[in-house]
Amino acid sequence: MGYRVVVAGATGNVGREMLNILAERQFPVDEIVALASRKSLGTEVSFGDKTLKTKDLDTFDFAGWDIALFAIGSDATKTYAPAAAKAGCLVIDNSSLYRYDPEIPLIVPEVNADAIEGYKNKMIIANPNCSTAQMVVALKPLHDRAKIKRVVVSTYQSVSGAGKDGMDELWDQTKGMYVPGQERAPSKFQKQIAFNVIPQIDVFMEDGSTKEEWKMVVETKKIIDPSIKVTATCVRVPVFVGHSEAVNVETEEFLDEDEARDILREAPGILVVDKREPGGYTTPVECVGDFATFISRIRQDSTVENGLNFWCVSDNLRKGAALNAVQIAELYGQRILKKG
Ligand code: 11C
Repeated sequence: MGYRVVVAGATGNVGREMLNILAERQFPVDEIVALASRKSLGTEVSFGDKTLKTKDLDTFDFAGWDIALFAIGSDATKTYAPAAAKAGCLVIDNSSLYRYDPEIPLIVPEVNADAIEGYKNKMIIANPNCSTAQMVVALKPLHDRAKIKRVVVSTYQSVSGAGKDGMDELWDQTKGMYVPGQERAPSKFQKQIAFNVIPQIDVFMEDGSTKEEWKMVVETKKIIDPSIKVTATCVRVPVFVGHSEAVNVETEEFLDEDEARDILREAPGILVVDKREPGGYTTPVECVGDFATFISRIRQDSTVENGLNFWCVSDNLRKGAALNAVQIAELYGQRILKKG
């Protein structure tokens, strides 16, 4: 016996990946429905070797459905999640709407699976921001061994984090550089993204940081430990899929780089590729379509007493969004619903 599963926002980058990953991981599905907004109604989406025709999110009745994976943005989530939850269908929400609500668990299954019990509060579980998800998978095992005091992270985030429009803008702008008359001015991004990098993701906060940077700080604290200090600089780069991060960690106890490498090798969800030779590391194009968070360039930071540096790359549409949501659904199925 399996589950009755809803994917809301099934025509977007993340919704499509949710369907792919449910099929790839053979999530025990009895019935599945793909929902979309009215303007995408009837669009066909793939689920394994099947094709699903999207149905109307606005008129959908969630009663009798077990799990709904939401990838519809905060505004639509505010409208539809409470109704789904009230009908007894667990909402796993990829938007930022509920992430900072103390009553709603924010879960990365490799890191804080036990937080699943908090589903009872509101029948809603939040999925973290993509840049946070991949980083906490790597930080948790290091924190367990040596207690992390402070993290300094710089991100190199792909345009797919900004949705299909972001991908189209990079593609069109790149082509436009070579074809006179087809130049494309920035619209989704604040400045030219082709052959450029942009040190702004999301809006500015009062203290001069951006909301993406703020999210990395507060989400890391909520998921791992409020005592960890995080400072982030988030940068958009002209890469289609795959977020990269240069992470510097300061720990309370000394952690040798070789031991850190061994710990990360054993940690769930991580693949260490760290050969200390030309090309002996992972880049974003190599992580696309993969489930793992790839860690490379692990090395001591000798400028502080107990410091480490590493490079962290993952498919932002997968671990950063759809995969993590499906892993939460698996956790809920195994620990709470226990069907089949
Ligand atoms: C980006 N991280 O790369 C963002 C996308 O809070 O879920 C995801 C935003 C979020 O633009």
